[in-house]
Amino acid sequence: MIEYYLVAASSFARDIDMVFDVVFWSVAFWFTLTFGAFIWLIFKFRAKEGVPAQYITGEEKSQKKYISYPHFAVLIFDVLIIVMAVRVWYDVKQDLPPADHTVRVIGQQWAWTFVHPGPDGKIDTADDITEIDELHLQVDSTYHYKLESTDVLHSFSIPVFRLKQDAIPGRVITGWFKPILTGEWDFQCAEICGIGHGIMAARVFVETPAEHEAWMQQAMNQQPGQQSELQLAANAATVGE
Ligand SMILES: [Cu+2]
Repeated sequence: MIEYYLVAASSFARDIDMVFDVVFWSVAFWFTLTFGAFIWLIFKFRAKEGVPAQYITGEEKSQKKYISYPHFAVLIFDVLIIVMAVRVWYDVKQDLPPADHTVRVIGQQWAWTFVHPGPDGKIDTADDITEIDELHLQVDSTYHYKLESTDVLHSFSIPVFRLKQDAIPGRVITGWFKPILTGEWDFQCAEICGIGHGIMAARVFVETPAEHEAWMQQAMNQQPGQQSELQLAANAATVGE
């Protein structure tokens, strides 16, 4: 149901939507049933001329079943929801499928820094591509993220991926996601993190391999760090001659 309003752009988005749907329809079913019965009883047994009110204690077995049977039925729904939620939680948060790529995500008051792997496919190397408030991903690739915060609690939340994870100062939190649709979407820090929290927005770009390659080439030419590295290499080569 949620996907009518918000595309499901990651591999686990539909599993999470399914849990939401089961919770929503279970609650909708019991809400309609109980309030339907409640309103029907109010009208059926409303005050009538010459009919005295009857006092029912609800203590007799024949009366108690109207409480205990629905109670057990609701418990069955609860167990169903818990089993589904734990399975999805395990797949999304406990399990860590092998990564095609890793990105480093750093929250600070009040911007996101994304460190992408360069052409060598690894982070923490000289060709890393660092972008502020722009996360560039390749479609159908499994990503690990290394989430950090330099100051206070932030929340890395990409609604189209159904991804949400707090960033905690002093910790590096590893998680995963796999974008399955190409497109561009906004996202926003989801933890009140100070006066500028409301402007701590970013944009995710999910690209085809060709588009991702083109972005990488363009970004490599723009990275100040990269240019000086290349310049240094060129200078070193010249000195060596
Ligand atoms: Cu924040």
